[in-house]
Formats: sequence, C-alpha cells, structure tokens
Amino acid sequence: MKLYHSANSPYVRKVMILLLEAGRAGEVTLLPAVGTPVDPGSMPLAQNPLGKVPSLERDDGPALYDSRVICRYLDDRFGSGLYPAAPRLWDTLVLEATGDGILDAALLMVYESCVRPEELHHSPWVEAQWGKVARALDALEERWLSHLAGPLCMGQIAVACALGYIDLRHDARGWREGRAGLSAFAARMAARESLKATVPPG
Ligand SMILES: N[C@@H](CCC(=O)N[C@@H](CS)C(=O)NCC(=O)O)C(=O)O
Repeated sequence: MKLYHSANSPYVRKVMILLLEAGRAGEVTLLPAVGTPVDPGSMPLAQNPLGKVPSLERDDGPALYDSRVICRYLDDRFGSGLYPAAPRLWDTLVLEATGDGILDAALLMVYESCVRPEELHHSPWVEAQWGKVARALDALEERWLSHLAGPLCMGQIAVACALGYIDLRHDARGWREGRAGLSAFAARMAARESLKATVPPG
C-alpha cells in the first residue's frame, strides 16, 4: 500500500498511529505530499479529487480517503480492534468525529493566518472556529473522561492527535487551563511509542 503523507498533518498522524499500534507500518510506503487549498502542489489529486492527505493506494480496490475511512479499512484489514463492537462503537465513532472536528476548526484557523492574504483576515471568524474547539474540549472534559480511560480505540487516537495539533499550532491559547482530566489523558497518550514516533516536526 502507498500512503500520501505529510509529517505535520494530524489526520495522517491518526493513520500512522494505527499502523504502529497494529505493528504493520512496514506494509505501507510513505509518499510525501505538500499543498494547500489554494495550491495543490504535490497533493494526490488523481487518488483523491479533494486533493488532501491522507490518501491510501491499496492493492484490493480504488484509493481510499479520508482518515476515518482509511483507519476503518486498515483496522478491518489488520484486525487491530481499534473500533470495538457496538454499542461501544457508537461512542468511539462520536469521539473520533469530535477529534476530527476539533482538527477541522483548528486547521481552518491556520489556513486563515497562513494561506489567506492578511487584508482578508477576519478575526470574528477565527474566534468562532476557536469557539468550536473550546466547546469540544469542554465536552471531552465533562463527559468523556471515562471512555478516554478505557481500552485504546480510534476515538482516543483522534482526540490525542487533535490535542497534539493544538499544542503545535495554538499553544498560546492555553487549552490545558481548567481541563485537568483531558491534560492527564494527553500526557498518558503522549507516552505511547506510537505517539512518540509521530510527533509533528513543525
Ligand atoms: N477530513 C479529512 C481532512 C484531511 C485534511 O484536511 N488534510 C489537510 C492536511 S492536514 C490537507 O490535505 N489540506 C489540503 C487541502 O485542504 O487542500 C481527513 O480526515 O482525512
């Protein structure tokens, strides 16, 4: 298999962590891809019309995207058990959607400052994106700590990638303040070999 890859992409990091946790990273060749929404650069447009990473070329069918689909596919292929059986599955999927939703908002904030021209920056829009992140972090702190303390699942990995990305790009927002449970979860996850091996270089 071939994975279109960027070391700073938190969505790619989800896939890499799954591969490492499953002990199957050697089965995937990494193909570096670089681009933004306004300049697809070397993004895998033929494999993914949305021009995004991660995208996965596989031997048993057409290319797969996005990270949720790729992770589901690899988990099924390897039997890695990161998506538990229902009913716990529903919590895992909502948790993964929450992690990915945090990432979507956090990435839009980065694109606003790095990709859009300065004269077009709109700070109420940026703050509204941070509002989504902050509400999701509060929900995780208030309602999800028990699931986060359970057996490793793809929801936990997605949230850990989201927190790692906030550390990388929005550290000044001080997300740990008032969120001791989530901070402890981030520290526990950061100690895993799979997370240590995939820290974004920045
Ligand atoms: N929902 C997608 C999001 C992927 C995504 O936005 N990746 C970013 C890199 S972190 C990207 O490829 N951006 C290029 C673009 O939006 O054109 C997923 O889960 O895979």
